[in-house]
Amino acid sequence: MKMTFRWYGSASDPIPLKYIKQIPGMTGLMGLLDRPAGVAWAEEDIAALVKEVNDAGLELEVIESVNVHEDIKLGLPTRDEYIENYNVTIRRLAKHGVKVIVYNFMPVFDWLRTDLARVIPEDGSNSLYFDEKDLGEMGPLEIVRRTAEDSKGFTLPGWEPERLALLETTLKQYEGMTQDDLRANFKYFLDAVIPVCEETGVRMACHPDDPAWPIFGLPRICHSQADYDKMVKLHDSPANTLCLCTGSLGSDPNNDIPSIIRHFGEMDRIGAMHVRNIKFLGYHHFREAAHLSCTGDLDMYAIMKAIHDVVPDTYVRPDHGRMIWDEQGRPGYGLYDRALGAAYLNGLWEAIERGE
Ligand SMILES: [Mn+2]
Repeated sequence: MKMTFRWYGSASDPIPLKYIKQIPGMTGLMGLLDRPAGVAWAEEDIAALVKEVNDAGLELEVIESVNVHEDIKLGLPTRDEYIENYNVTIRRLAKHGVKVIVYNFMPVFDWLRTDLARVIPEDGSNSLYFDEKDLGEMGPLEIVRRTAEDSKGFTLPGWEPERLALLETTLKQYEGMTQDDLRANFKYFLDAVIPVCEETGVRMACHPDDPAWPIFGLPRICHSQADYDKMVKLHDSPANTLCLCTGSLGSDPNNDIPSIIRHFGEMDRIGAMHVRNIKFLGYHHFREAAHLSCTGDLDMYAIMKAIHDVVPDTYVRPDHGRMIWDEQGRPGYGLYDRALGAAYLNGLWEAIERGE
């Protein structure tokens, strides 16, 4: 296992690389260049990022994320140009030592929460929270408007208020698209990029839908074992893998996370792991918990044991943490609770190894 940490780059991440390096057992990052979907990343920018990270004593073998342009998901004729750019980016990243690219194939929205700083009554810390009841009858446009008014903290990443008109158009383009239609567009993408990955030694790792069910009537195709069984067959290659996020898949209690890890790990289709805990509060209602098993509803020992048994060499990062000790920062991505998470997960790992 390689313990890694998500980092957004020195221009936008307040956490210095030096602090990340000081977390015991930390080997590297899941890092990125902040570029719009669809553009080819400049090689000199990639080289500069890798150098900056390496100079801090950390590796950059995982990129999270290289985003997939909406036209690719929509299957528009313009997709070929964006796919070509994606392949250019894969080749350049490979040249600079990148082994895994995390991405997702969610239409329009990335993750969605209804509160970004819900106070946890037991200890006064706060974390990301979702209650479908709070969405009520609201559609996505209404939620983006509310976000603009900063009234309730709804967050739809990537949809700033000034892009509202574009959002309306994009949502219309998805009208009538079925899961199978989206899957066909996914296959077209994979058929184009996976051969480049095979040639360059890179693995694509697809992150699950978060939360793990369809929202706003949009098709979503990556939130269960059955979904991913279809996904890995779309282009059958060891380079076509999952970024198995325990918190995203785990938001649906029907997903048995250790069993899903074993299933896809035994097929060698796990490229990277995000490990975090979830506290269920009701139907489609949860908050993110500290990593420790007893603070949430996922069995973190069973999760780490499954990783140990089937994908012992994979990349793991502590996913979202709570905000503790009055830290101010990007919701889910503070230093302190994620560092505690890494230490805990490393402790479980050591115990599992010693137990053998
Ligand atoms: Mn994740």
